[in-house]
Amino acid sequence: MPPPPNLCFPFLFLLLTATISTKVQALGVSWGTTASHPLPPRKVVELLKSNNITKVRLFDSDPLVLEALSGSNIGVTVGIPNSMLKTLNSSKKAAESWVHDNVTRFFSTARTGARIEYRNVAVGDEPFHQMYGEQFHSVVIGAVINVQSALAKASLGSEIKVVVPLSSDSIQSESGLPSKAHFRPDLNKTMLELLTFLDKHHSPFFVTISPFLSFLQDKNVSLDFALFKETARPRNDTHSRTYRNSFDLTHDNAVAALSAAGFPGMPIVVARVGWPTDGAANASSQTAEIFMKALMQRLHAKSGTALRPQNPPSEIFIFSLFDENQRSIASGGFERHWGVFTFDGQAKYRIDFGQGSSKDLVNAQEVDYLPSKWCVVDNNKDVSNASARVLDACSAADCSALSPGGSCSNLSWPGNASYAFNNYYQQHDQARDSCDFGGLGLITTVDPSIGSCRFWIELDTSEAGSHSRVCLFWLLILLITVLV
Ligand SMILES: *[C@@H]1O[C@H](CO)[C@@H](O)[C@H](O)[C@H]1NC(C)=O
Ligand SMILES: *[C@@H]1O[C@H](CO)[C@@H](O)[C@H](O)[C@H]1NC(C)=O
Ligand SMILES: *[C@@H]1O[C@H](CO)[C@@H](O)[C@H](O)[C@H]1NC(C)=O
Ligand SMILES: *[C@@H]1O[C@H](CO)[C@@H](O)[C@H](O)[C@H]1NC(C)=O
Ligand SMILES: *[C@@H]1O[C@H](CO)[C@@H](O)[C@H](O)[C@H]1NC(C)=O
Ligand SMILES: *[C@@H]1O[C@H](CO)[C@@H](O)[C@H](O)[C@H]1NC(C)=O
Ligand SMILES: *[C@@H]1O[C@H](CO)[C@@H](O)[C@H](O)[C@H]1NC(C)=O
Ligand SMILES: *[C@@H]1O[C@H](CO)[C@@H](O)[C@H](O)[C@H]1NC(C)=O
Ligand SMILES: *[C@@H]1O[C@H](CO)[C@@H](O)[C@H](O)[C@H]1NC(C)=O
Ligand SMILES: CC(=O)N[C@H]1CO[C@H](CO)[C@@H](O)[C@@H]1O
Repeated sequence: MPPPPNLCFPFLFLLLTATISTKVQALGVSWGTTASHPLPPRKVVELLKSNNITKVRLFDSDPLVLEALSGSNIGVTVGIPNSMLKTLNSSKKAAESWVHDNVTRFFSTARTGARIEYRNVAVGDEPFHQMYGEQFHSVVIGAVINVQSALAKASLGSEIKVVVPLSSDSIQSESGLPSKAHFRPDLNKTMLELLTFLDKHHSPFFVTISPFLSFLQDKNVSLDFALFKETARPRNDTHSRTYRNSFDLTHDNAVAALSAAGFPGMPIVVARVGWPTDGAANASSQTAEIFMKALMQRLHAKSGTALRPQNPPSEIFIFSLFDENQRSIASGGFERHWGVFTFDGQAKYRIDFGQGSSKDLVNAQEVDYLPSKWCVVDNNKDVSNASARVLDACSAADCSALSPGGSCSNLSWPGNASYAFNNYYQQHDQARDSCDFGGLGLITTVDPSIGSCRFWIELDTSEAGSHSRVCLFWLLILLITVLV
């Protein structure tokens, strides 16, 4: 049996105390790790604590992340990726080992005070999103039931809720008005089963509310309407109900769909809400700050909506903590720029997480960067043929800032080629041969950043790398001992 990885990371358990803010109990933040060079988990937990963030939502169950959260008093919603749903649907045993490995194990350390405060297990992430087709329709319920039984078997069934975060496209309204909203017809039967399950176990309904995506996709949603601007033209629904912003409208679409399905009182958790800062027009720190400020004001004021004036969403998870340079950009370059913080843990704007709107967020401390070196196009070479090289670089690196409306979209040739070269070079830990590009690349110590277009230097993740190599070494020794 491999040793529990915590043997390799005793220093992660140093974080035993935490301040619990009573100001904004309903607020959480999503912590995704789809990045080439993520910040070390213990730095992230320090960041969460110094900003009084008391709840996180994870999209998977990385052991290093879970260990860093042990003993932090931060409430955790742990995620099961869509790719595991089929297995968990077919096998009760698989569900039991998932719960054992990812949940029970971190509960059993309760005596040391280093346990994890689990709140929810999120089964799948937006599995009914239209971009996935129907592949998950028939496996979500089975996976949910098996995970719930496994939790019950581990005597955690009442403590930890099983939830399914749904995309906003699970709900439709042809007229664009909540009064006529309903679940997408192809989900009709599936939703009924899921809602019956959630209701039985007193679990909330997790759903994405994305005014930014509504603004992009729906001609009827203006930027002002998405940004909670007083000046936005309101939308009238029946019964003289009026909507002044996209958030309330989408929220009430969910309320109406739940009512139509026979679950009018089911609590709603906003599983995902945010505003990106790059990679598209109107995705900027300034707009994100306007959006977040208005959202936080509503949250602090406990404002309800037309259909639920007295009960606003019981929880809201801000999406996201950091920019993630390996998220899918199928819907646009902005997908990699949802962070309240940049990839290296520096706040992009002000947001009131409960510390008061006059105070700045606390940035990540003692961040390790690679040396101050960049890779650019060598101007002494004939660059007329470099396009193919740029395409190659961008297929592996993150060129989302070059997207129309992005922070580097104004760079002309070959400045934008340099951006692509540098990003590739940084993602490859500044390895000399990753700045070759058929002899067109040049390593420089002069920062090529121009205006708001930043040429990033990546994080130095070699320390974490060497720790896991030490881990692997001991694991090998152990395996050999067992086998011989
Ligand atoms: C899901 O699980 C059910 C019950 O075990 C089974 O009948 C069904 O075939 C499974 N579906 C898939 C797609 O594996
Ligand atoms: C947009 O608004 C028009 C007029 O109010 C309405 O007829 C149409 O259905 C709306 N479209 C959407 C997608 O909401
Ligand atoms: C909504 O209703 C108000 C009064 O009830 C009216 O003044 C306004 O023009 C209506 N807005 C739209 C977009 O129909
Ligand atoms: C299922 O679809 C029918 C007709 O489209 C609708 O009347 C019913 O409310 C839907 N049920 C749910 C659970 O959405
Ligand atoms: C939104 O983007 C459009 C198109 O780039 C631009 O004209 C407009 O000024 C932007 N508005 C804000 C508030 O950023
Ligand atoms: C965190 O909360 C504590 C106690 O409520 C407060 O004193 C402190 O200023 C807060 N810190 C931040 C960064 O919000
Ligand atoms: C550009 O590419 C073409 C076709 O691959 C090649 O024949 C030509 O020599 C290249 N020119 C330069 C300057 O590299
Ligand atoms: C790009 O240039 C135009 C015109 O100079 C300017 O209006 C716009 O703000 C610039 N966009 C960015 C992202 O810098
Ligand atoms: C770089 O800028 C040129 C125009 O100056 C444009 O034609 C080209 O598509 C841009 N390339 C990338 C990768 O953004
Ligand atoms: C943190 C951790 O142990 N994660 C585990 C969650 O469960 C799956 C399936 O059993 C494992 O593969 C993970 O390693």
